[in-house]
Amino acid sequence: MSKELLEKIKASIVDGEPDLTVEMTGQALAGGLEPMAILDDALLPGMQIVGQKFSDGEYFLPNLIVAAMGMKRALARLEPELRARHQTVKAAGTIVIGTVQGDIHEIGKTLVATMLSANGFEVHDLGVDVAADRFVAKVKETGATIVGLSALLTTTMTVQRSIIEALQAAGLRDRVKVIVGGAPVSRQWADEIGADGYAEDAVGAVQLATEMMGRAALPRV
Ligand code: B12
Repeated sequence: MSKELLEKIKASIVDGEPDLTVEMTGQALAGGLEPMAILDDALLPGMQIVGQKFSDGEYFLPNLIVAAMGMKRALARLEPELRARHQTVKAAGTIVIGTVQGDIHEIGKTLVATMLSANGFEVHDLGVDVAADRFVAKVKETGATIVGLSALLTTTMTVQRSIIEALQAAGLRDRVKVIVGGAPVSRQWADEIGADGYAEDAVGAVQLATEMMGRAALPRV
């Protein structure tokens, strides 16, 4: 039954039916399904199929936008549930995260942010299309020790480098670890621009941030 519901949620992402995605996500939670299972076994695989169809030329931008809308709304529904599972955990560290200037892809970044806060980090999510000076100001304001930079376009990856330079210029580089990610980003790129770490997905990002804060990883929710 629960497997069937997860399949339906996945199909609703692929078919671009955001209202149905949100409704069934609510049903799954009410039925006792773990938020992480809804994410891993329904929403993410659905989004992967959408991405593949887009790459294959079968889907176009409107399909992506609708699928992304469903994903985003379902994530918002899951977030408090993920958080609730770690209510008692002391903040593991403070992180400022955002998608870099010129780039409006937000799903992966939001997922990383959600997973980090679900794992006990205090997360300040600056959103998308974020200029270097906003990262600098937020680090100063919050005393964050980790900065997460997301970029989904080959043209905006270079902005990650500019933000690292801006942190350096502001005298903050020694105080923060910079982690980078996004589909076109690689470990090699992270090394090239002088980032402190790279992770290919949200689970890896939590692992990385946890290691950087020098504490054992929390069990997955
Ligand atoms: C959905 C989508 C969109 C949606 C975004 C909606 C939204 N609100 O986010 C819309 C339709 C708006 C869109 C627009 C565009 N898109 Co688009 N989009 C995608 C798509 C299909 C999926 C991205 C996604 O959400 N994936 C799901 C998430 C969960 O994965 P993720 O983002 O990779 O994130 C994970 C990891 O990368 C990592 N991660 C991400 N961030 C971070 C940060 C840190 C710190 C760490 C550690 C890890 C980490 O963890 C995440 C979770 O596991 C991709 C295809 C693809 N295969 O990636 C194209 C894609 C990224 N888009 C592409 C393009 C070209 C565009 C447009 C330029 C199209 C256009 N002509 O207008 C515009 C860009 C506008 C802009 N200025 O940003 C290209 C990029 C090509 C390139 N190499 O540069 C892709 C690859 C599609 C393609 N095959 O051509 N897009």
